[in-house]
Amino acid sequence: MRIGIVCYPTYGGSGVVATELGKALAQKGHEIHFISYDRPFKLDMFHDNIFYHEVEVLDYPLFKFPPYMIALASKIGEVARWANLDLVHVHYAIPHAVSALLARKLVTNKYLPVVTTLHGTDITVVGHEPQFFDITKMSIEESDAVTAVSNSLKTETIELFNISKEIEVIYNFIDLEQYRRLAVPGLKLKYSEPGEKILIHISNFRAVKRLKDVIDIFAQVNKKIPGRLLMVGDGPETQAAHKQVMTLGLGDRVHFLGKQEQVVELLSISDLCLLPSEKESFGLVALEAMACGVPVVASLEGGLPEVLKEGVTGFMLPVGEVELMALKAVEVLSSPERWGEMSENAQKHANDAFRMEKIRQQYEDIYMKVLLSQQP
Ligand code: GMT
Repeated sequence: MRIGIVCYPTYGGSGVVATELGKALAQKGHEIHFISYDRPFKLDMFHDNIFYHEVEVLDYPLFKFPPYMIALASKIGEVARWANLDLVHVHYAIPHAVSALLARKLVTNKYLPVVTTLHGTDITVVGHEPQFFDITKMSIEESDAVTAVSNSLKTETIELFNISKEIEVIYNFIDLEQYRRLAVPGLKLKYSEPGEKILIHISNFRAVKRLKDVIDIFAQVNKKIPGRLLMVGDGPETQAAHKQVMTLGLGDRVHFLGKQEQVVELLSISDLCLLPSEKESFGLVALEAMACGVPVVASLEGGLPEVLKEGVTGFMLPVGEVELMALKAVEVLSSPERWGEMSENAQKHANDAFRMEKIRQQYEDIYMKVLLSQQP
């Protein structure tokens, strides 16, 4: 198949999932055309069967706001015609689905099917804004197929938009050849003293990730079990997090590592992942951690209960329950047997439920269904 994939190229789960899906489909022989305003950051080397088309936005003095949505639609149309795309798969409804629906009108020699994958914030934050509500609803209803990354997001979308459109749940996935626990003893010694535990948090440091809770949980754990906290990422909450760490006197215990493209090594030296988010439609980081054998302490929210297994691969507690989260963290970190069991369970669960090959097939099935439904 010849598939156009539209995504955000920056750090963030939806871009990562879209890029990894494109790579996985290309491996299987599909021709993949990424369309975005920048090269997706995970598309860092040559891949056979993969093409990248950059959307350029005209910077004309009259345009106070460069018309990205229109430029994107125009590029999707151009690529669809030139590469004879069978379909376009957009990740994130706003504005990608709207642009793809517009592009459909630009392809006159055939019908261009649009598959839309909802990732969470496009629905729960952006689509819920009164000004975007109707257009998001329309983009869902007019897509030829819609997928959501968890049942929780599916339910929320149906309730929020009051739609009867069929939404298929396709979970995010992980490439287990890439994400596995590596032996990197030198790295562990760089960030910790022998015997100390390493806790890790990876995100885009937005308010929804509750960095304050991450640091408070760590502070409580550190009182019982000496450890270090690796803070991987950057975003609007970075400065507040720095301040909190200094106020708590944890400057030498918490390492802010900024944005990192590869997190496998960092996860491989970690003993526990903290993800106490306010909301998480899936929580890709929790899956990445599990694949690297890291148990997760997270909030009992959104799609996280569909990703983690309570008491088996980690623990989930209501949002904001910092003390209980710290207690669970101490429970697993203080017992090598329990930790070993959970680490093993986590890797097994990542493989059983979320391995790339399984999920890739589910997307291929959706594509096939959409294409077959176009035939007279
Ligand atoms: O979490 C973010 O802030 C980034 C956001 C995105 O759009 O990339 O992530 C969303 O999509 C990811 C991939 O499907 C999910 O793993 C995240 O849970 C989801 N974020 C939220 O729902 C807050």
